[in-house]
Amino acid sequence: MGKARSLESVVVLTGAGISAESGLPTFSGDGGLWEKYRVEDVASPRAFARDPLLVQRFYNTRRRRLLASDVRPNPAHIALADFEQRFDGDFILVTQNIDHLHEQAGSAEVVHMHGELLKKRCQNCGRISEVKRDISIDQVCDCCGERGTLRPHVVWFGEMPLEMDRIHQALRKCDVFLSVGTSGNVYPAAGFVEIVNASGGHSVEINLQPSAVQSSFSQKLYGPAGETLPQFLQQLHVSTA
Ligand code: BV8
Repeated sequence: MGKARSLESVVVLTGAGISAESGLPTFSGDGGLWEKYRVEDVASPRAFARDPLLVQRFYNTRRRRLLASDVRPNPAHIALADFEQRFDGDFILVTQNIDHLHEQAGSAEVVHMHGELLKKRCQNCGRISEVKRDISIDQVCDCCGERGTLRPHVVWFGEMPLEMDRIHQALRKCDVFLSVGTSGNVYPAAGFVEIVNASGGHSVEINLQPSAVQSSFSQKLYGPAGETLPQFLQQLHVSTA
C-alpha cells in the first residue's frame, strides 16, 4: 500500500442523479428525458437549426420546472456545500447539470461544464445573460437588437464543454475525486476518472447503481445520494480533521 496522500485537494463531479431527489428528471433510466425526446432532436446545434421551436420548448419546459416552488436543493447538494465551507484544502465542484441547485445550496466554486439553464446566449453578439422566462424563437437580443438569435447557454452534443483546462488541471492534482449521480455515458465527463487514476488520485463513485465506468473507480458506494453522500463527506471531513 503506497504512502497515504494527505487530503489537500478534492474534485467533485455531479450528474443528473444528484438533482433527482429534488424532483428534476434525469436523462437515462425510468422517466428520464430521453424516454420522451431523442437527443438528436433537442440537444445539438443541428437540432436547433432544424427545429428551433422544438428545442426552445424542450428547454423552456425544463426551465419552468426548475423554477417551480417545490424544486429545491436536497441533502446531497447541502452536504457538498457544507463540506466545501469546512474543508481548508483546494475544492472544485464540476457539474454536468444545468440547474442551479448547487448554488442555491451554498456551493461557491461551481463549474457548469455543460452550461446553465438560467442563462441565455446571443448567437450574433455572444452576450450571455440571465433568463428566467421562456425564450421565444423570434425574441430580440437586448444587446445587439438582432431577432431570433437567442439560445440557452448550454453545451449541446458536438460542442466543446466549458472550462476544460481548469478541470483537467484540478483532476491531475486532486487527492480525491468524487463522482456523484452520473451514468458515465457522456464524454469527456465520463473520462475524468481515468485522468485521476493516471495521476494517482483516489476515485470514488457514489450513485444509485453502477455507472458505465464503475470499474475505473477505486471505491464505490451505491444508494440515493441524499443518504450516501452526507455520510461519506462526514467521514471524509473527520479524516482531515
Ligand atoms: C464533445 C447539457 C467534442 C444540455 C449535455 C458523435 C458525435 C458527436 C459527439 C460524440 C459522438 N460520439 C461521442 C461523442 C461525444 C459526446 C458523447 O459523449 N456522446 C455520448 C452520447 C456517447 N459528447 C459531446 O458531444 C460533448 N462534446 O465531445 O465535444 C468537441 C471537440 C472539439 C470541438 C468541439 C467539440 C458534449 C456533451 C455535452 C452535451 N450536453 N447537457 C442539456 O442538459 O440538455 S449532456 C447531459 O447528458 C448531461 O449534462 C450529462 O452530461 C448527460 C447525462 O448524464 P447524467 O448526468 O449522468 O444523467 P443520467 O440520467 O444519464 O444518469 C443519472 C445517474 O444518476 C444514473 O446513473 C442513476 O442511476 C443515478 N441516480 C438517479 N437517481 C439518483 C442517482 N444517483 C444517486 N442518487 C439518486 N437519487
